[in-house]
Amino acid sequence: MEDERKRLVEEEWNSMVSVNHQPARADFPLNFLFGVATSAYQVEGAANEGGRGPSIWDAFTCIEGKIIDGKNGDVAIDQYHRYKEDVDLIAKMGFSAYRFSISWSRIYPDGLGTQVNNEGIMYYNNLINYLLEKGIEPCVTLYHWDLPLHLDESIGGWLSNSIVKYFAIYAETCFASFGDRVKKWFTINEPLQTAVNGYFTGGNAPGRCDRQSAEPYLAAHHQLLAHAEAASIYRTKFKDLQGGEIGLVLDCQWAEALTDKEEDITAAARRVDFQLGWYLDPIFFGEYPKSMQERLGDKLPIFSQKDKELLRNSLDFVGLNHYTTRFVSHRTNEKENDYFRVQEATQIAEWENGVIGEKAASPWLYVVPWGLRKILNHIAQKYNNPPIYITENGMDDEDNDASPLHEMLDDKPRVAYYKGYLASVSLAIKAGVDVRGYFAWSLVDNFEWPQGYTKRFGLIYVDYKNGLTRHLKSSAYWFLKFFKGEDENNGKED
Ligand code: PNW
Repeated sequence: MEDERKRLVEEEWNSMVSVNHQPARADFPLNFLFGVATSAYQVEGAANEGGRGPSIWDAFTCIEGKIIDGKNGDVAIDQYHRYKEDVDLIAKMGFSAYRFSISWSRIYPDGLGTQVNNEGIMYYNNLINYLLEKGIEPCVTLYHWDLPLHLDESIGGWLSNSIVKYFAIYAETCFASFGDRVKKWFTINEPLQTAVNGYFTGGNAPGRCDRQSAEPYLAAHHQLLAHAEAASIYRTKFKDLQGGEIGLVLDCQWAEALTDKEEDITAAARRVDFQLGWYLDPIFFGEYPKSMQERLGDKLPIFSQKDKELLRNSLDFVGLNHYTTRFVSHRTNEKENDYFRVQEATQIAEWENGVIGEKAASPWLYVVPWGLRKILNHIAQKYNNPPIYITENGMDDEDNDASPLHEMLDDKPRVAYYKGYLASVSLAIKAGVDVRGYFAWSLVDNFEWPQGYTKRFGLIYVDYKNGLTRHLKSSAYWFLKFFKGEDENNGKED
């Protein structure tokens, strides 16, 4: 069954992308934004400098067994001190935007919003100003998983409704301090990962894992409200003057029905509901997806009339982080009422003698370029074609001490990944999907959360053993040529 479905989707895909066609800059609109992305905890380091307060990841990485290599983001790749070097590299590769995140606890060390840390403001001012000096647009994520630790300890983090108020104060400070120069704001990165891995599997900070509780749904609910409150503040107090736009960043794996059976088609749709609909339905339609309501009952919080009004159309664009795809079939025989089982959807990436796509280093990441086109089409169809920025897309390889540097730098699979996924984006655009930009994840190898430094997602290699020196990989050079409109095969390869 899996082989048959794979044959069909790949046949369809191959009929769309001619075998020798390389995606070219000219396949995208002139004003299409190409950028690279990172997040504060993964790259900044300087954890105890500049007046920064601790975040939940500082605490989480101290817990034995949580991070594969036992490491943390204390130093990371030291972007805090080397931001100029990194910005120069972004410029060298030819990207025109940088999506980075602000560390909440650098701005408000205890998260409470009473005393702003001016050193933190100064750091981001320097970064933003240097980006602009180099012609690179700063695109800012306000929250990329690094909650001020004090907020977790004092109010229970995302489980408490008062987080909305604290997030709003922090967001307003950022708009007021940086909004004269920052025109693209992403409120919250991947509330799904925080809800599921922060409050259900326990794989991410704050590591809560009571599998029967309603915590993931509460954490999701408060992230939605925090997003909406921040967006409302931006629109009422800043947007007219500053002229920027604001959105939310959601991650979603595409779910392709394993067969044409109605029950598999519904199961695949449900799987997308439980990732993307969970957040977009309340914003576009005022309530959680029916499939979630039916299965979760009173575990799902209720929106008041006021919440609904706040949420409605609370974004100027959808930010999409997309990496991979699964086949999905219906499954009924599970009793346990948890986030995964309640979905009644079996996810399939590998089967006897088969796999949905080449495997990257992270166990969840299979290379499936055709999935991106499908999820973009899905968003356009279901939500009335909103503007979309692809805010993350990329693949990783295993850190491998044994390989010589030149081998680690020649990342052919990553080049193939970007070619395939960019072809998918360009097909979606041609079909009328309103995609406005694309950010590669990531600018540099960095702290990959529970995987520590064992996985490398960067276009730029970081030599952790030799003073954190940076080296452009083949994929970085591929992008450089892509932006210049050069044919990479000229006098090279094959
Ligand atoms: C994202 N999935 O997380 C995060 O935003 C980044 O900080 C992270 O480094 C990057 O992806 C790579 O992991 C995701 O299972 C984790 O589909 C898992 C998934 C998607 C995104």
